[in-house]
Amino acid sequence: MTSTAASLTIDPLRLSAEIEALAQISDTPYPSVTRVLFTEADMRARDYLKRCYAEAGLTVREDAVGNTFARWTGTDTHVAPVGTGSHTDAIPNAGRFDGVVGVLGGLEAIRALQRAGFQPRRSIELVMFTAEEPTRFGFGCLGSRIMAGSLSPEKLAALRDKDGISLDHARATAGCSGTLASAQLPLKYYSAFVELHIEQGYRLERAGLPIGVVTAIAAPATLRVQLTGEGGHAGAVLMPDRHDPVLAASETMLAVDRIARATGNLNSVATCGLVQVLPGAVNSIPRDVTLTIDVRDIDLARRDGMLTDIRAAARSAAGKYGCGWSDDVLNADAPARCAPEILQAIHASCDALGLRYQDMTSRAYHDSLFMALICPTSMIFVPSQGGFSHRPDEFTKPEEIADGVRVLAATLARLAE
Ligand code: HGY
Ligand code: MN
Ligand code: MN
Repeated sequence: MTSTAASLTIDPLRLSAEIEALAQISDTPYPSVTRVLFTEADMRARDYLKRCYAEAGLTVREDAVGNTFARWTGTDTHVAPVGTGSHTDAIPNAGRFDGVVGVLGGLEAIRALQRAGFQPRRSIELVMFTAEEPTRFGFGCLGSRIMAGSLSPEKLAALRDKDGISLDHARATAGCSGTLASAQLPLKYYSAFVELHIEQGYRLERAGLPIGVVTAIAAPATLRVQLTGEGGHAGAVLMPDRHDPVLAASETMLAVDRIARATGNLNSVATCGLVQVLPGAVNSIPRDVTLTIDVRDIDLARRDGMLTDIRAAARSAAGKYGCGWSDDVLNADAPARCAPEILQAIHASCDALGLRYQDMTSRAYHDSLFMALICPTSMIFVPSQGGFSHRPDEFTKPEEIADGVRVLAATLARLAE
């Protein structure tokens, strides 16, 4: 294995060209990237990736929700493969590296091993997960949740996007076939799973380190709050007679921030990223306000404590302004602990390559959060310039990505031997 690590040659120019080519497939102008589940841009991106997989001689299959698997068949097809991969969907006006580094970087890791003459005993399978981002159906990691069997058939059937389109209709329109149940993977389907990803924070950059080894992944929860007033004419309804849900929403949003800071732990984060006000006319008093709130922590009890307090704050604010209130916890996942044996494999690869690293938690969630439910999993981080992500100025240098790909390739070789 050490000989493989030493003989790995990464092609950073080709990888950069592929990342830039994919970045051009977007519903917003470069360098901003928008690629929402099953939109025309998402479908063109999928076609581009399949062409790249075919050039590398990989065998490609897609499951019933569009998760895509590109396999390099090993010498022993009777043992579980090793998995790697990430996502290529992107929230509106995002960057070009989030997820993409793990898919195209995973492909380059496989090509580097092929160039080095490595022949895996275990097959190596590159996964492009469907809908890691929550944009279309309200919570993230839809594809990997379904692979891990984390969503009930009832919950899946009830999913609707903002236009009322169901997941089943959306996936059928995208050409996916089969039942969602058929997309669930058995436990240990992979012997190991390793995801390469940008850090989306500034710890590696500030530490001056090229590699992060992920020991745990924060648990996200998504809360939707509905606040209802009476609406009415902005000129005719006098102030004493109003029940304006925007006021209750404003106090709720301030409570979200206050409650997250009040835990005193930097791993506690809460964000109200979506605010919808209806009817949305300047001269009409709001009638309905919907807040969608993202609450996370590495510690489950602390995360659930924040969730409880935020729900109570919203209910109290609604009462204060005489508004209706309801809420819905869309998802409340458990944090993932990464597998010691995978951490060791990544550490050994960094050492063999002479690359310094630090163990760290991931405050962003990833598909690895759900892969950890079915097999030993960990992640490799590369630095994010300024810690920026989910922004068009998201950036990681080609040589930094190449280091991450080297570590991934050496780790896959170690796990697939
Ligand atoms: O929101 C996240 O943590 C991920 O980037 N979707
Ligand atoms: Mn993201
Ligand atoms: Mn991501």
